[in-house]
Amino acid sequence: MVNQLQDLVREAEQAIEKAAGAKALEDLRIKYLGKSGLVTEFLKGLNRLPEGERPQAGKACNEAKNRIGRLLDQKMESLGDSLIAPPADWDPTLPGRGLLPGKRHPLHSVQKEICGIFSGFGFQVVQGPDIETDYYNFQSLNFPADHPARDAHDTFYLDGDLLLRTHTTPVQIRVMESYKPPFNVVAPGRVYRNEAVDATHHHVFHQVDGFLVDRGVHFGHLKGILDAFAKNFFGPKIGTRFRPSFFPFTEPSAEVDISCVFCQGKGCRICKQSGWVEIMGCGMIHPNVLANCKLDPEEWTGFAFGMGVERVAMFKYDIDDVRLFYQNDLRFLSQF
Ligand code: 2NL
Repeated sequence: MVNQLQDLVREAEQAIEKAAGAKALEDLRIKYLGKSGLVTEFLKGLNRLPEGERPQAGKACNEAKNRIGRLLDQKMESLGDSLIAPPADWDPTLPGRGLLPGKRHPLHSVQKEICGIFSGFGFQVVQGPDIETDYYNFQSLNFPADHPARDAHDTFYLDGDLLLRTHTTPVQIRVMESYKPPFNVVAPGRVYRNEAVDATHHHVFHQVDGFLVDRGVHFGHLKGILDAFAKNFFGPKIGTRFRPSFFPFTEPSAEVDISCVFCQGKGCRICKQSGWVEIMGCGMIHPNVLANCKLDPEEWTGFAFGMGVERVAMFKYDIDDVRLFYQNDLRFLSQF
């Protein structure tokens, strides 16, 4: 039996020497030392031996077991780094899966582009709070108490006197209260209206409000700045026109149209055959608004304007549904 064990150990030594990887070594451990392994079977057979032979045979069994175990451990250790080496079928020349890096949301890009154009004209970019008081959102801006825009259907009211701003114009009141004229400021940001969502309305949207106050500012300055903005944003061939309108906080007030970006003014479905599309509202700041901010309307005059970021983005990129901006569908977002 001792001779048989010696043969077995020799056989195991050779097999371990030849074993190429962790899997082969594990198989050998099972073959020799496992529950029904070859060495284990010898151990189990010890009690069938005559009593006199048992101590010597037991010792030989243990020595065989220890030696094979040690050889397996040593070999496993010597494989070292090669255990974590790539499999033979690994092709390092295959292209990777690629990363999808994050990028700016199209609304943010457009808002930035608008502010960038006005920065180029010398305007400062200022931000203010989304939660406003009734005073800054309405009263200071010359809204009569019964004005329909104050109706609960349009405004999200919070506790007490607070509300979610319905435009970013209140930021301008805060600027006029805190600094001295002259002013030239654009205020970008999120605004809220309690309206049903459809292809052209959303209860959260974005606005860029702008104003300029100095001595001797007149409507010609307003037209010049907004025409230059339109040509910068939509392209040099774009024309503008100003139609009379009404806002409580400007007098006179106007809507700004641009020649239709889709048909170059020829008339199409987008401009409803008129050749023009409305992009913003504007006007000369109402004397009451200046007086509310402790500015003498006899000394200071100013123009102001406000545009919807979604609206101009939709014209610029031919997007027909405002909800696309808010659905976070990568098929839409990855186009920008
Ligand atoms: C619109 C119209 C407008 C203004 C915003 C403004 C700012 C000051 C004083 C008075 Cl400091 N007005 N901003 C003026 C006219 C129109 O926005 O339809 N926006 C989407």
